[in-house]
Amino acid sequence: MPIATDFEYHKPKDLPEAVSLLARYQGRAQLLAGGTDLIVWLKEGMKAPQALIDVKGVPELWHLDVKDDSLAIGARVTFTELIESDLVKSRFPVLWEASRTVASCGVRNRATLAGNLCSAVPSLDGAPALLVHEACVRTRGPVEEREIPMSEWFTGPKRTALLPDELVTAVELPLPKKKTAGCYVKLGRYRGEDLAQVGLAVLAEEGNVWKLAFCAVGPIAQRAEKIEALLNGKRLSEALIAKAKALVAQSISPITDIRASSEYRLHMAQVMLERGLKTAAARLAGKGPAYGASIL
Ligand SMILES: Cc1cc2nc3c(=O)[nH]c(=O)nc-3n(C[C@@H](O)[C@@H](O)[C@H](O)COP(=O)(O)OP(=O)(O)OC[C@H]3O[C@@H](n4cnc5c(N)ncnc54)[C@H](O)[C@@H]3O)c2cc1C
Repeated sequence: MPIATDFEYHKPKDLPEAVSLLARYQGRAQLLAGGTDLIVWLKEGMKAPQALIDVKGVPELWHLDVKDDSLAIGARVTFTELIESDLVKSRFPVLWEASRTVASCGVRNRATLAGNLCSAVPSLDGAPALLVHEACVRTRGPVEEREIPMSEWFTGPKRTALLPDELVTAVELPLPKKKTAGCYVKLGRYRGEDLAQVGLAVLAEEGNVWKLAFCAVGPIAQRAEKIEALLNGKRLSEALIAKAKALVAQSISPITDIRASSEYRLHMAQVMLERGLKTAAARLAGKGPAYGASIL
């Protein structure tokens, strides 16, 4: 299917040029990163921007390193680069595990984590791991740089806190201060390239501290705070897991759509919570399946 609308095309050579182009178009331009979402939207007529600003040549967005006790992931970093990073695998294995579930190898070679967060569809696999790690999104506009906590990033389905004249420069994850382990569990209709019917990130921290975040079971990806409050400070047991599962219905609001019914999503979210908690606890104890192994 061809793109039916005309647009101007810019490829800025650095960040200041990208920012000034965004300011010039005042919300009528779209940034182009990997294009795995944007090109589809252009072809289907869901977006008709006056200009595309291709950020692939902006060197300030290419980094993946530790700075000031945080892992900084530049906005041009792809899911393949996250999967191939020893730093991500060793320090943020839940993000590593989630990245492996995104689409297929060909898509992951182009798709960026930042683009995933900007698309902000409810099923995005990039968000739950960032939510449990309490990451923040760093943005740049013509006047200021902002640091937006992941908990405030999504403002609705396909909506974020990003202003029209801003771009995302990086996502930053604080390095865990205590020993942690976790998992990302994704339910799809089949193994292979599919969007999540339910996605769940679990992070267990030494001292019985739990962080949980769901995607694809509500308008936005978000933490399951009621379940966290129940679990925190207690040793994991079958009785505690049963109580946690009973709280799932109060923590998510799944819909029925082409991929699953709301009842199936709710049931599977409970199954995934039980397996996710047990897997995270086992990994924290140095046991359990290796990261990347399926637990569904
Ligand atoms: C076949 C297929 C399968 C897929 N499967 C999955 C899946 O399993 N899980 C999943 O989560 N996703 C999946 N996706 C979607 C996933 O590829 C995208 O969400 C991707 O991560 C978006 O990144 P991108 O670099 O391609 O962004 P683009 O498509 O280039 O841009 C997407 C949006 O983000 C904006 N944007 C990009 N970069 C910036 C920036 N730095 N600052 C501000 N705005 C920016 C763009 O303007 C645009 O509005 C799939 C896509 C396809 C085509």
